[in-house]
Amino acid sequence: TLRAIIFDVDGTLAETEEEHRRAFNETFGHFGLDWRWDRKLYAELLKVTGGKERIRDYVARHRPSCEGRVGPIVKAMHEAKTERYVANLGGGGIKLRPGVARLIREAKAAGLRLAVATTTSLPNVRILLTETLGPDALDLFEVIAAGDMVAAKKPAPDVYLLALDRLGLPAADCVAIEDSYNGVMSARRAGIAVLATSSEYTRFDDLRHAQGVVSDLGEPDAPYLHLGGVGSS
Ligand code: XBP
Ligand code: MG
Repeated sequence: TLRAIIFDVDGTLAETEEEHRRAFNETFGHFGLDWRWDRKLYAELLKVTGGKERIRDYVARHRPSCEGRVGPIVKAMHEAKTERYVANLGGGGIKLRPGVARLIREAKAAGLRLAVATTTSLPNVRILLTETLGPDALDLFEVIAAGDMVAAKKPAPDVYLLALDRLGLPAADCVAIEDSYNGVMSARRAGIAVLATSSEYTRFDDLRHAQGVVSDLGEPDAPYLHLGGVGSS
């Protein structure tokens, strides 16, 4: 029986990767580095999930001479990146992808439990949910498994296994919503069925391990769909 939906965040709930890219670039500037991640490079860097892991991968492959100097400050750089991301999203303008608010509302109304399984940092999840679904949004999700709560990020299954553990449910009672190859693999390795919605940066990802692949979760969230419900963003 289906009892819970476990959502990925970046690319699935909202098109957030351009905001991540902006926050990374602003942070590099702040740290006096002349690095700039353009869209093409970022698409390639997204193969490594997690911001700290992504910075380390970039340095190793593109700036090997900086390794000694930058290695020790990656954590501090990434904390600054998270602060910027949260501040930027807090400025408004970010929207949920089509159908997301409606699915959340209707799943809740049907008695399903909701969870999040993401590689992004917890403050980033919080600001996205409250900016798009309102101040009570965090109460909608029973479990938020995020970022460094697990050692191995997607495509490893750890973050989904953590979500299952916190929900107290077997994989067979859950469905995951994902947008990327890494995300689909993570959920599948945890034994969870996946519905994939391809996103801006994952258009060319191999999503064939998902049980279903769709362009998005339904009609744009027209105002009439929200009367009396959550997600009037
Ligand atoms: C999202 C990510 C994250 C964000 C950055 O992948 O890879 O790393 O880009 O987040 P998924 P942090 O949607 O598969 O979870 O900088 O907070 O790590
Ligand atoms: Mg994603």
